[in-house]
Amino acid sequence: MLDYLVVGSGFAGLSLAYRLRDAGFTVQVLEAGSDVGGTWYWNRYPGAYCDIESLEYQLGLPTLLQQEWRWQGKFASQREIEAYLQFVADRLELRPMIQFSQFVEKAQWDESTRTWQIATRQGLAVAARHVVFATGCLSKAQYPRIAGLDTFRGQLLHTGAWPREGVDFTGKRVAVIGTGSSGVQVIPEIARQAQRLYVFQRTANYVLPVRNELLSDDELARRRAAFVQERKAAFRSPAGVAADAPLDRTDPALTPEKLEAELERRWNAGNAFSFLGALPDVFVNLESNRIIADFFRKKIRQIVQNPVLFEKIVPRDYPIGAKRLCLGMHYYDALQKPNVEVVDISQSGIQQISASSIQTAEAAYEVDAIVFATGFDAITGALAQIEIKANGQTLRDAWAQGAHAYLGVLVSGFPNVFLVTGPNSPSVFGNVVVAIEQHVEWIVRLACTLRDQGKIRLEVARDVEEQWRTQVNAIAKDSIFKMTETQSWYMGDNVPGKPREFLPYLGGFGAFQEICDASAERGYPGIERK
Ligand code: N01
Repeated sequence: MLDYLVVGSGFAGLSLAYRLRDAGFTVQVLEAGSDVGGTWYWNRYPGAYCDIESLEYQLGLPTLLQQEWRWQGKFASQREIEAYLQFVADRLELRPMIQFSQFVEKAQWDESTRTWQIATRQGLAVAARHVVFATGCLSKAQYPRIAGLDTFRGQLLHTGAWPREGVDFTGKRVAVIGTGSSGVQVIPEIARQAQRLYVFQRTANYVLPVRNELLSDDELARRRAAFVQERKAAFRSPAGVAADAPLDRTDPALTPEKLEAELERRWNAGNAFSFLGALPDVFVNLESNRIIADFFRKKIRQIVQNPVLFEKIVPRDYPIGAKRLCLGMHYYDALQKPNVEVVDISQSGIQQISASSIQTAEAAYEVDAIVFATGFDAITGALAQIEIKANGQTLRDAWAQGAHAYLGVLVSGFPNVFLVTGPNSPSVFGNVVVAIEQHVEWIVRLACTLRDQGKIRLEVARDVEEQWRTQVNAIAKDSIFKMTETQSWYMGDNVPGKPREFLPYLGGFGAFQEICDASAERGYPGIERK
């Protein structure tokens, strides 16, 4: 019987496979896609790239990876990240451990044998002592329910499940629904090809322009030499990335002019974390938040000349950062092209879809293709679609009133299950690769402790998990996420019926690392082992 069955072969699955094998465990990975990559396998829409710098968005262990892989640009495209993850799988000889095109449908705990029985849709059955779900936070594509959608005769696409063979929009009339991080990336690319592009915008978003640039050999060599130190710093940082420190609001020398100049500098640098983090209380103080948002609006006004278009796309409805800040290359330029029209659906939404059109309260738009850039059932969606069952209860039911996991990893009632970047952990509230590594290291250390103690079963105590959840909620309580009614995947309420709750841990990566380290050093209190 296997020691560990890992579900998923993205950053988390590959990292786990390597670290658990290295620690002497038997490991198998099941992957739904036909190759490695996870999120970066499925999200292959044109224009997809990562908005965290490539040199920070890579695995830390083993160190040979950063020395051997050559990133081309400051920001990496989906293709480059996918190629990187293929390189990781090959270089670390992980492929023999992975079975592809296996979608895990069920995982059932057998208390009598203390094993998990795992079944895939394709008919594979595997028994393992432990299961690790490395299924990703933004991997279950979310399709809106719109009347008549099933009658549409043109092409239907979702950015999160883009066809491998690509799509040619030349000469077509295309609709993109959604203007979040995925929408603002795909829109400029489709605008380049399509005869006509309709952008259906429900909420105007803040889109920070970024400029990509090639990495010189010198810069690469410098960063490679500094990587280990930089990664250590990332573990202790607020968001898992290197960013400028916040300004000191109490400093009398920080005049409005100086603040403005500093915001301008951070805007030009195109680093979301430096820009948004210019004022330390941007997530808890609506006045500070407004200063940054006003600056943002002023910048959009400088880019968008047409006052009617500006009024349509300027974000006014929510505090900056309450939905994840988008980064875009040429987004505002694309919206000003003659073949592009922004359709404001903030008031009455999309009424209906017919065989060939999208209908709003005001007009019908004839289209050949609809691209849903409507996001994900985030953090819990990929897990809830699997029937994970222990002692008569499914994980889906356990989370019916809100998701919870101790440190984002362990769920009471589900022995020998580990999540990676689950609810109540920093997860995607920053650099997810760093969040993944925090979890992988903690899981492997705990796995080794269990083995060294001669135990085969672990489960977090319910009260310990509940205390952690309370702590996570207490931190979020006074934040802009709770102060306003802003809907987002952070809160879960982008999915109809999903309980509204701030799912990530907001205390910062550094604080989270300290809590994880303290748990390990104190012998994992609250985690019962038998
Ligand atoms: O999804 P989203 P995403 N009718 O949920 C709209 C990461 N990511 O795929 O705001 C009409 O952010 C919805 O409107 P509203 C990143 O963490 C990273 O774009 O709810 N519109 C919104 O505009 C990101 O945050 C990268 O009013 C509907 C959009 O669809 C996360 O993934 C790239 C609708 C959904 O935005 C998710 O981003 C891409 C409806 N019924 C993604 N339903 C990079 O690294 C939803 N919308 C750069």
